[in-house]
Amino acid sequence: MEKLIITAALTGAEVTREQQPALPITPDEIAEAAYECYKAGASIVHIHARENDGTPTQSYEVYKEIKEKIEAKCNIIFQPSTGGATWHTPEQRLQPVELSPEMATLSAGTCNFGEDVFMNSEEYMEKFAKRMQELGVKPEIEVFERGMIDNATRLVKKGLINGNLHFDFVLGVPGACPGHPEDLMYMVNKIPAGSTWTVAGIGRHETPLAAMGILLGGHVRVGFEDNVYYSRGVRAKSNAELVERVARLAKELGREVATPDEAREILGLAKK
Ligand code: KMH
Ligand code: ZN
Repeated sequence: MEKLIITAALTGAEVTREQQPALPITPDEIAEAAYECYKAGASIVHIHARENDGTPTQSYEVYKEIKEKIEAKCNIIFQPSTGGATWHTPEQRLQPVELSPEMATLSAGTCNFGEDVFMNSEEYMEKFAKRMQELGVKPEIEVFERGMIDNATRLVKKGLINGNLHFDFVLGVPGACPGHPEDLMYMVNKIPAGSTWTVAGIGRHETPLAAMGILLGGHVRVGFEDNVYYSRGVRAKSNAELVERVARLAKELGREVATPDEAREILGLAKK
């Protein structure tokens, strides 16, 4: 089985300091958290930028500062969000792609997202995919519902995504696909041959789905964006603590953890 890619989703757009006092917010805090996760075994960091007061931002300048600060510390793969917060405009959301990162997320459809609606029209999915293609940015296709897999394959047929697809199944968001083992199995069986995938279980689904990802030959995402707890009622001390658990589980289950360069190889990332 190929080595395991662990992604650390450090901040997200929804979590607050009240929910998780160790949430990294400023560029310095995010870069330090990325470095801790790198040392714990993560090879990708999924980044949402914030203003210093905690407000989610898709500002090019803030993402640039975060990217440079992370790159000064380690060679972890920088993967900005183009999902942003549900209230960001598509134009705002696309800004970090202009940094020409190795990867960025590409949400593959519209769904309910808690009390909000996460809008991803066909027109904008095409615009996002086209710009990523022009800049050689590999999309991580965010799948919140089953039909989003087909939305992504339509983008392939339209020539807007090339190479093997890489999916992230985000399971357990209130209003979208739940996070039970059979939900993941169903998704995994529907993606095109040759695709790679990772799983991000929300809340209490994080660790069980991580174990499944390890066993099934997929990859795993953990972090405060998805889950602020280490165990029931006990907050995690840091993002790195959640990464360490996945690395430990992988070791126990006989799966080696990929370095960032090994992850680049597995995902076929363009040299930048
Ligand atoms: N914050 C969510 C509305 C992504 O990063 O690409 C969208 C999200 C997806 O987090
Ligand atoms: Zn995200």
